[in-house]
Amino acid sequence: MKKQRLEKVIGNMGKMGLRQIIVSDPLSIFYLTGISIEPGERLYSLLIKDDGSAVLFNNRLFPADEVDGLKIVWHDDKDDAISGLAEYVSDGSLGIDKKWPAKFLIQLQEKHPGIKPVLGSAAVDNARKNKDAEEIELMRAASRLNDTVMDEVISLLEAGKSERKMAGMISELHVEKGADSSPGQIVCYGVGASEPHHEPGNATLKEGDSVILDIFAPVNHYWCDMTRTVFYKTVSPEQKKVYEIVKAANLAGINAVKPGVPLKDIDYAARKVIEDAGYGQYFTHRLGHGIGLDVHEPPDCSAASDAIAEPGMCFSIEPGIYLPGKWGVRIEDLVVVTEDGIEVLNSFTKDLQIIY
Ligand SMILES: [Mn+2]
Repeated sequence: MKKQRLEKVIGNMGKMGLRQIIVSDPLSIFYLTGISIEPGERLYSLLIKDDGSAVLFNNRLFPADEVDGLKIVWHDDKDDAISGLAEYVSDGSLGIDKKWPAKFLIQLQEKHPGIKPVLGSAAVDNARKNKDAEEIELMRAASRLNDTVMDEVISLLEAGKSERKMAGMISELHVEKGADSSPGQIVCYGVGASEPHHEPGNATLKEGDSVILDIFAPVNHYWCDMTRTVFYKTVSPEQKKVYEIVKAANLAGINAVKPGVPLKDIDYAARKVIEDAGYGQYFTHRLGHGIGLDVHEPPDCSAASDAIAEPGMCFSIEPGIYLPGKWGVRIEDLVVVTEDGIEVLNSFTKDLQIIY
């Protein structure tokens, strides 16, 4: 087991008044054990108790190496897997992972009526919010890879290549350079760029398009995520103005990050730049999201967030302006909160670029 991470989780359980939790998010199990399995519909759950014991319930279809401090209870498809788990849980409060299927929880309640299920994922989610040195190094490496891919992607933009074609090329580049996978890249041309989560389609580049490239992938399990907007052949005065506003908002967000600052204030620092420029109604989403083993995870960097920046937190700063029916601009970097400020994980240029 990853001992320090397990200790953090047990500390959090204590604060939540929990003596036992069931962890089922495969990413959280990986975080604690180093075992990476996608179990589909089969039972795959890690029972953690506050005495430090950890038992993994796993199907024989998914081999796993032995892990120090971890007991593995194997089952196969003909076994009543939940009965095995029911023997290990104790009466009283039992923290349940927010992603644990109801079919398991209901069976467990039938077999072990003495348990009192409560939502328990925060014990692990809160630990995962503050990345340790090993994780930050992996986040840096992932974003370095993404910087390289962005550079190549921009050079591949040309007339006749559809958004969908470009999205596929980004995925190929990611994997070629060492990403674990690269699903669903976001490429938007012109009017497509006026929708923050535009689905890449058959549109091809036209002179004067803004091009949003939002590229993301897990690398050694940790995600990178960066957005750049470039212009094809020409840039109008309004596009130039909006680009500089979004860039200033991105920098204002970055400059606001340091330990102790509420994340909602970071959102506001960036949002204010866009509001003051008169485009507030066109910045239609939160400033950013936490990232790590998952591409979107706590903490949320929005007006509704109650999180306070702490060393090791890692999130995106991604302001945008989307003009309905016209075009849009978004600029996104990943940042890590350090002991005395911030480290920006992306170094790819944010200077306005016109592609020919
Ligand atoms: Mn993002």
